[in-house]
Amino acid sequence: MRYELYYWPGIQGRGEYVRLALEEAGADYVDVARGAHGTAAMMKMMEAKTTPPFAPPFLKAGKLVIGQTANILFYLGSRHGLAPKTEAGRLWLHQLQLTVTDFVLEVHDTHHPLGPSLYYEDQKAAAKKRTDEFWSERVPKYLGYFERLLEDNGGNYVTGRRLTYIDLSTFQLVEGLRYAFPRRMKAFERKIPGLVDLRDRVAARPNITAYLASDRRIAFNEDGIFSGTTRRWTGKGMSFRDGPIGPDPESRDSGSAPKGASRNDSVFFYSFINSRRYQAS
Ligand SMILES: N[C@@H](CCC(=O)N[C@@H](CS)C(=O)NCC(=O)O)C(=O)O
Repeated sequence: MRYELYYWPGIQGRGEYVRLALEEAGADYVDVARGAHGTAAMMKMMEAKTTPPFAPPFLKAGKLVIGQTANILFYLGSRHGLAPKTEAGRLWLHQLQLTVTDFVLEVHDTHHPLGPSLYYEDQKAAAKKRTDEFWSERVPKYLGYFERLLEDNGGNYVTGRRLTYIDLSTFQLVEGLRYAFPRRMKAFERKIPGLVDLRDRVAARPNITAYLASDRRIAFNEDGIFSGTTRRWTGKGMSFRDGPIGPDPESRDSGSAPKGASRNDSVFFYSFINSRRYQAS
């Protein structure tokens, strides 16, 4: 069966946790929204009368349409040897992935603390404050938790004796934090040696190495969840200007559009977020 993955085409975002699992499993899949008319097809799926997903990512597996990243991984994990066989093991893994879901939202909130439908430009001060709190309190708590689980489990995998999707997800967390907060992450990494080692071992797995080198892996960019605080939203017309706002301790140096960034994607994404279609009147 060929899976259909639906996710915003220009960013890794939450879709990346699903892509990593599909790639590690060597599963046959198409990243629908990256193809011609793909975004329109994705929007259509969300308007279905039966089990419409609230937001991407979602996966079409035969007749099933599965939304919510953790739910998709729950489904894929047991079908592709990326989850334990026992119910207790699968629920534990699912619980851990839901904790990743919580953390990902907090990452997002470092640049949009007042809400995703407001411009970054209008929440810069709050974003700075939130980022400081994120690094002093939340990163140590979340990553410290996963580091401890890894250590208590013998150091090879977060849970069990074989790789599961949570190992892929922690790989992505380390990668994303390195991109979005290079200096803070560099300083922090000495506190999570186990996770850094796991990140390296995941990157060295043949299917993951091949994936990371392929054009299926979208480069991190400023439109994604791991976007640091260098965005520059202007006006009310959903326009987007690239470039660092500095002086911000985490701003990157480049003033040009990052590789992989797409103005249209971010416009589409924020139009969707602001859409009144799903709002109660
Ligand atoms: N809890 C969901 C969150 C899904 C989500 O927020 N998707 C974003 C893109 S990463 C989106 O398109 N959101 C639209 C919205 O919130 O209106 C998951 O983990 O999959």
